[in-house]
Amino acid sequence: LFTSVQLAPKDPIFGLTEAYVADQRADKVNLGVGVYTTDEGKIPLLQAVMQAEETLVAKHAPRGYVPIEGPNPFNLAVQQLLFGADSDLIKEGRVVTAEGIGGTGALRIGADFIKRLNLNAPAAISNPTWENHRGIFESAGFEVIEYTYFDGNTRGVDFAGMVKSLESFPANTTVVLHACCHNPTGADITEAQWVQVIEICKAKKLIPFLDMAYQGFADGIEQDGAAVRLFAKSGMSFFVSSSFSKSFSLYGERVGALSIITESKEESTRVMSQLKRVIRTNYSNPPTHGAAITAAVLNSPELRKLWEDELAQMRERIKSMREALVTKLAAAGTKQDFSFINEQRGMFSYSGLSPEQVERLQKEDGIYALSTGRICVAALNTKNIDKVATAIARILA
Ligand code: PLP
Ligand code: TYF
Repeated sequence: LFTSVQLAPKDPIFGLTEAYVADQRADKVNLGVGVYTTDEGKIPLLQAVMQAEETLVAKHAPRGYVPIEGPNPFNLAVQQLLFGADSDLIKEGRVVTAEGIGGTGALRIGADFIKRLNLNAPAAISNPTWENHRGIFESAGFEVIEYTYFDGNTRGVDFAGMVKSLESFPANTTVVLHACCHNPTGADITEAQWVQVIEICKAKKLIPFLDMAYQGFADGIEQDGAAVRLFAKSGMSFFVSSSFSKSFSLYGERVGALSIITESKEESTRVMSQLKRVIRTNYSNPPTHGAAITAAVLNSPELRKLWEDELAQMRERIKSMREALVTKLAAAGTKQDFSFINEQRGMFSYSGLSPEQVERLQKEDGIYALSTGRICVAALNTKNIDKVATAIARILA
């Protein structure tokens, strides 16, 4: 039966983590996977999460099934986080939200839902993008195409190229857009550019699918939601996947959500009924724990305040590591100007290191990064940053 089954390549990111775990060097550093760690190099358990969890556990509640689309308090909290507490869209019943199994699961149920609309159009992802975007949409049966995004020379977005790509796509193309903190480049477009993207999506009848995996990691919860709010104002129908893996440091609990913005309450009812069929035949209904914690935090003023403070601390720590890396690289004698690292947003930086340089860092120093040169700035800390800056400077010399 399985004689013709070929060995699949390892997932590049999980494969790298395996190599890192197997590395015996005590001072090894993992800048590969997109996980935020504290200055002590640990994945934090947020105080807000801990408090919500303690209350939850103390209830010793029975574990019945939740609705197919997940619990209402969670879904409503997600909508308010995306669109604001007094959003007209929410009041008008134009937002359909279902819990997803992480942001990945949310993207997948969204992709499956769109596929069932039989529009016979491709899905477009940014070049480059998070590895899994292609896989998710291909698995859902889409032809996946790319739009121009990053310019290696300016280390910013090639916006003219992006516009040209978007304008060339056939109607009903699903366009996957990073709502903020672009993974892997750290390069985002401006609000004025978002307005242009929205105009193109409208004119060309594209289907915007915003992927929001890092809300709160660039400038703040509100600020990082700017693109979503602009789409909300546009009157278009669109999709948003939310991930709470990073913002609540709940990676393994798989907390996420899919929101679909429709034209009317009546349309929402029909859309939700079909989305439920997608979910029912995939995994029937979502897990309880992570969404219950997230909802408890978002729906309690005290816990929410605590969470916002903790999220701000994560954001600020990343920023300080960006600044420190730029300073230390210069101090270590690199000739190249690395100040672009301070302009990049979110957890990642496209460092510009070549695959060979990345390989040397791994072999010679036990510093793990992606072969594309992406480093996770959120994994730098005051204990490992000198080693990282010195090693990069040596390899570039
Ligand atoms: N989308 C992007 C761009 C991401 O970087 C990630 C995680 O790294 C996700 C979605 C999904 O995350 P998760 O499924 O862990 O919530
Ligand atoms: O580092 C990254 O870009 C991610 C990490 O369910 C990741 O690929 C790992 C597991 C997961 C989602 C993202």
